[in-house]
Amino acid sequence: MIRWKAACFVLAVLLVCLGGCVLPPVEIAAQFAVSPSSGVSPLVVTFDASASHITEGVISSYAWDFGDGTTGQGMITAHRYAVEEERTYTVTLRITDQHGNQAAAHQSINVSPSPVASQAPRIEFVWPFHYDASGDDAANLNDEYFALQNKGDQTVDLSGWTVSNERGVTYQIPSGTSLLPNAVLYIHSGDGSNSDTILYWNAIAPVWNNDGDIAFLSNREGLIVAIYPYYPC
Ligand SMILES: [Ca+2]
Ligand SMILES: [Ca+2]
Repeated sequence: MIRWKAACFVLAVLLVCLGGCVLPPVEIAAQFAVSPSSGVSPLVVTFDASASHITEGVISSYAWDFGDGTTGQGMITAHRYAVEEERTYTVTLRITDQHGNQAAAHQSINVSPSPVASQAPRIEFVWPFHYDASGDDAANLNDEYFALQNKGDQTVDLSGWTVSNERGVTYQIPSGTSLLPNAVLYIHSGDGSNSDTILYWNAIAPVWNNDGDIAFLSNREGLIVAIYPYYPC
């Protein structure tokens, strides 16, 4: 009888221990901020998922669906919406941890048409963006470059326009620079003599991160007119 009681006691202790030793499930929560959540086309919206959290491990991927048929990656990203009539887009963030656990969050972006959008200068970044110079980028700054193209039908004066990276490092396009329709302008990170088709940033270090960055083109008024987020394959 005493042996049975002892056995039951041991079993009870084991059950309590096992119950107490079970690890709580991993909690993963997707959360993001948008700025702005509404505005006039073309609207550049930044998305920041740094508020997402997980109780154990790390978040290994941030996948974005911008609601207009395009997608993106990264904890912080941006997207440009252009509309001809008012549209509301549902943006979805899906985060994944190293075990494959997932969580999602959604927000709406409202974009209104601009009455002058059709007459706005259409200067765009040209694919591909040569952010990774051959060899050591720091020793080969002029092989780090990108290009802008005038996709409109009128010459655009780019004097005082700026190009910035995600960290806010900024280059101002020199006075007197203009771009004819369809013309392409290259901007290299290093030193050199500017011409009508090639400009030099004169940076002392690489400008464009090889593991992902965002290029912003702003006009003289400081309004963003083009954006180019990229991520290595
Ligand atoms: Ca680079
Ligand atoms: Ca390189």
